[in-house]
Amino acid sequence: MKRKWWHDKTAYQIYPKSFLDTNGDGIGDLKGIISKLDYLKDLGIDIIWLSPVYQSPFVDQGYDISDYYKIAEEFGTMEEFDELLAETKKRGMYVLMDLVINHCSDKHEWFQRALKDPYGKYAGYFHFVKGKDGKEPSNYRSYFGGSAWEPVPGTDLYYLHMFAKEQPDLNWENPELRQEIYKMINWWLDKGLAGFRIDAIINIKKDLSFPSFEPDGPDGLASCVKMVEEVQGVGDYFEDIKKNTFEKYDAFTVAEVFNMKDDELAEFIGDDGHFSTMFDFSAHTLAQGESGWNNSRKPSLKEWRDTIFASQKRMQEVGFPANIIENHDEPRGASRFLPEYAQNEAGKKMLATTSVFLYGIPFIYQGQEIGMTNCRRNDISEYDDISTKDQYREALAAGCSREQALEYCYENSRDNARTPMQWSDKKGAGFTAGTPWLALNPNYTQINVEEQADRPDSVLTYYKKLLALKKSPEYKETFTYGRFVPDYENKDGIFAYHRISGKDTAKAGVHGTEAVDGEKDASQDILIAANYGTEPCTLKLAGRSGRVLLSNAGKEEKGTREITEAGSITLESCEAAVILQ
Ligand code: TEU
Ligand code: CA
Repeated sequence: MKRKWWHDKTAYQIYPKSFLDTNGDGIGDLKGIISKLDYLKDLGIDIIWLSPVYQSPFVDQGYDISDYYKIAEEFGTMEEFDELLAETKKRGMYVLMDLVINHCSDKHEWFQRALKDPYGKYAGYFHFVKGKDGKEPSNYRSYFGGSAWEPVPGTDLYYLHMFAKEQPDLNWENPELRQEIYKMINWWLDKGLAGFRIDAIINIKKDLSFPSFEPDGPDGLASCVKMVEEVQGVGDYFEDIKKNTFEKYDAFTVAEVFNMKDDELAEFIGDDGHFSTMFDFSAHTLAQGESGWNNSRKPSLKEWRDTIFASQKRMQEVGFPANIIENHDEPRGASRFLPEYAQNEAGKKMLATTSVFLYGIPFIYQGQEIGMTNCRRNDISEYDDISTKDQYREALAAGCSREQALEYCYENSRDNARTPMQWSDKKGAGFTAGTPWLALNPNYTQINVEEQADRPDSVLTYYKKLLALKKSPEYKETFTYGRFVPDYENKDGIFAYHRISGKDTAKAGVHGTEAVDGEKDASQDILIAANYGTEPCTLKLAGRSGRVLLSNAGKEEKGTREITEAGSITLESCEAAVILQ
C-alpha cells in the first residue's frame, strides 16, 4: 500500500450547528469552532471534518445546499471561514468540508430556474421525468419516506429526490452539471482545504429508465436503494470527479458509502482507488433494522465484535478504512454499543480503546470524547430531524404504540448525536447564552468538558492519552501500519486484537503461537484487549515480558492493571488494556 500523509492522523467531526454558539442565537458558529481549535489540538486531533456550513434552508440541516459558494449566515461569513482555515494551518491541522453533490436544495438557483422552464437547460441539471399513466415514473420510496418523485407544477413531469422533496437529485449524466460541480470543488480546494467527506455519493448513478421494483412495504413502494444496487457504472463518475478535482490537489477524500457491491472495495479505496478512504459502517448496519427502526436491534457482543473483525480483515488487504463509533446520523456509540452495565465511564473508555486502535483512521464525533449519550424526549414534537419524524410515523403506521415509537426514537434518532455540545454545567451547557436550537441533553450537568478537563480519570483525559499513545514515535508505525490480528476469540465477552508490525507479522507473538526467536526483535506486537463481559477474565499472554502501555483501570497515568510473573493479565468487567508484548 502506498503511504499517505493522513494515515497516521486522527480526525474529528464537527456538527457546526451544535458545537459552540458565540453570539447567543442558539446556533453554533464558525467563531465558536475557531475558539476551540486549541481544545481540539490538545485532544490530539489533526483533521477536522465540518458537516455542511454552506448556505442552506436547513430542511435537512445543511445537507440541502442552496449556494455552494456561500457560508450559511447562521454560521458566519466567508472571512471567518478563511480565518478558520488560517488558524488550523497555524496549528498544523487540516480541514475537510462536507461535499453534498448527489442533490442540492430546491432553493438553489439551478432548481428555481428549472421550475420556471421545465424543458430548458436547468431542468437538465435534474431528473425531470414524464409520469407514467398519470402517476409517478416509478415506485421508489425516498430515504426519508414517501415517493421519491414530486410533481413539477404545471406539467406532467416529476422530479426525483432520493432524500427529502426539498433535496432534488442532480443529473450526473449531464456533462454541464458535472463541470459546474468540478469548478466548485476546485474553488474550495484552491482555498486550501485538505479535502472532503463526500456525502451519499453511491447514489449519484441512476438507471435512467427508472424501472419499478417489487414493493417492499405496505405503502406499495420499493426502497430507492434497490435502484442504486442494480445500476452499474457509478465508478466511471467517481473516476471522472477524481481526475478533474481531487487528484490535482492530492486531496484527502473520505466517502460515505452504503450499498457498495462486494467486489468493488479495491476500486473504491485500493491504491489509486476512487477515494482515499471510506467509512466502515459494518457495525452500524448490523444494528439497523432491515426496513426501519421498528425492527432495529441491539446485536450481541459477539456478533458486533465479529462483524468489526471481519471488516478489518477484509479492509487491510485492500486499503485504509475510516473508523467511527458514531456520527451525526447515528445514535451515540456509548448508548448503542455498550451493554447496560457498561454504560459508565469505564465502559466508555473501553469502547474508545477498542475502536481507536483498529486498523484505519479514527474519526471522533464531537462529544464522543466526553462520553455523551442518547437523549430521551417525551414527545415527537421535541425532535427536529426529518428522518426521525418519518420513522416515528412509520412505527405508528406499523401498529406501534406512541410509547414504543418514542422508545425507537430514543434508541435510533439522529438527534441523539445532534444535541448541543456539553462544555460546562452552566445554563446552556456553555454552548449558548441563549436558547439552544435543539434542547440540551439534561445530563450536561454531569457530563461536560469543564468537569472532565482536569480530572485524571475522566473519559476526556483518557481520550487524550489514547490519541497521544497512538501517535507516539515509538508505537506510531505499529498503530498505523501494523497488521490487525484478532485473538482470544473464544473467550466470552473478550474483544481483543493485536497490531503487529515487522517482518513476520503473520506469526509474531500471537497468543498460542511461538514467537520466532530473533525475529521478535524486528517486529512490534501490541495487544489491545477489553473485557466487555460481567465477570473478570484472565488472559494468558504469548510472551512473559509484556508491558502495559495504557489501561483504564485506576487513576494513575498508565492505569493500574499489571501483568503477572507467569505472563497473564486479569481484566475486570469493563477493563481494557494496551499491552506491548
Ligand atoms: O446520509 C446518507 C444516508 O445514506 C442516510 O440515508 C442515512 O442512512 C440516514 O441518515 C439514516 O437516517 C447523508 C448525510 O450524512 C445525512 O445527514 C443526510 O441527511 C443525507 O446524506 C442527505 O444528504
Ligand atoms: Ca451563533
